[in-house]
Amino acid sequence: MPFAAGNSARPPLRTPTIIDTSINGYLVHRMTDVTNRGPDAAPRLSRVDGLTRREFVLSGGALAAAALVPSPSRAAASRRDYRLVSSAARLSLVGAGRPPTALWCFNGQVPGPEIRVRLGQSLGIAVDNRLDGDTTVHWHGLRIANAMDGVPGLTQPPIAAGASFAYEFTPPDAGTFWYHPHVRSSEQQGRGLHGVLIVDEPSPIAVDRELVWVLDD
Ligand SMILES: [Cu+2]
Repeated sequence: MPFAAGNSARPPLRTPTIIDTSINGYLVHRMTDVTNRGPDAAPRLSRVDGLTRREFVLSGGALAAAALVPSPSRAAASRRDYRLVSSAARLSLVGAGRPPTALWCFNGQVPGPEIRVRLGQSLGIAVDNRLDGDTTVHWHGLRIANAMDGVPGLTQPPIAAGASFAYEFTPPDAGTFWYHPHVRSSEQQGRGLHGVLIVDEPSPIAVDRELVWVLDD
């Protein structure tokens, strides 16, 4: 981003904010490019109600996917509701003319939909299990009530095939997190069941573009 030198009225450069979480070879990486906006800066990309343009890139096998995530209901500012449907699907990941890949998906996509909330808002996430076996969803890194932590046999019964479970919690920390099943995690995650959960700061820093990367090796 070009800026005229010597303009003392401009604020000092701010460094990008990079937040990582990782486990079991998964890495969720969120980086915000912070620029010092000035009269010569490019138009700001839209940022409406906490939602920005986002891109998911899934690597490992050179898989790449970009997805716009449907906006959750804005009717209740203090709460956001999502529905995750776990099911098998066949997606074209390696291009036209190539056979589709058999995956297990949240809402028919890999990674699953981005779940986004602002600090202080509560989340309701209904999970419908349309897999052949048990599942749960664990909200990785979130300090929430044990009953909502998604560990089968410890914090909840597993969600049986064909059953549903309603998770409800209010994230206590802003940050970039992710979600995944806690039943045969290595298999269910590896087949595609994982997604990003972002808790925005109360006053998000101004950015020109935000990229959310999901790396699966
Ligand atoms: Cu985890």
